[in-house]
Amino acid sequence: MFPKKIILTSQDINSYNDNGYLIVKKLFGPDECKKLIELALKTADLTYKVRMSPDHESPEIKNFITDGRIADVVETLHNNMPIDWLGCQIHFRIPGSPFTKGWNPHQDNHYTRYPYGMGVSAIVALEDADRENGCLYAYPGSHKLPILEHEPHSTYAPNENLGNKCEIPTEFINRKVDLLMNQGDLYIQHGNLIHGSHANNSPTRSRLNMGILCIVHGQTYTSKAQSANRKPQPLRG
Ligand SMILES: O=C(O)CCC(=O)C(=O)O
Repeated sequence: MFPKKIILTSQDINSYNDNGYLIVKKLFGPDECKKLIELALKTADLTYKVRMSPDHESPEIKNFITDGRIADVVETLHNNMPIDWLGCQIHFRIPGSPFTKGWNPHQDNHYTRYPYGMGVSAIVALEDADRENGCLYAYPGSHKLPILEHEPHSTYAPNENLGNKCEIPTEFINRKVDLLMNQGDLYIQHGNLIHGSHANNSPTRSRLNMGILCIVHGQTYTSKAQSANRKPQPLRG
């Protein structure tokens, strides 16, 4: 258990409700991120494609996820209801690998279909992320939309933009923002928020992050992503 409770301000909560995302700065320290990167790299394959459920192999990864910090934040954004996590995934974006392209714009909840507002993706920036090394981008306010149609695209196709893709509704096209992050930041994203990521165009810098899918305990979901082998477990370990 992490000793100190993470407190969000009312400004943080309002910003999350208005925009559909929140960045909590430096929730994890540099040594913790270094350790997580080491653990993540041990679970990667030679192509560095996205790694689903590395926690199944690494109890240490699971300990980082469930030590209470992420739970403090996600519970606060959901009226202190207990939260489960369904699994995690690691994006590597290593220069020179076949997986440096971006992710197509999408809503995470088109994959999982939990009830509106009952879940989030929590993404830990394991390294600094900016436009050059392929940061995420989002369309603030788009979390108020229903789930849109998504065109199927593979999650594992080398040298292509990855993942199912939605069209950006006209009123959101000019609202795109890049999500600049520092190592150790925690990014929380509403399941209906349209987002994606840029290609990593840096010749030298990777961009690792770890995403954790969280839902309010007891809510229904479906999982089309069989490879993720998702099953709910308490986020507060
Ligand atoms: O990290 C990335 O490049 C994409 C992550 C993403 O869009 C997601 O996990 O839903």
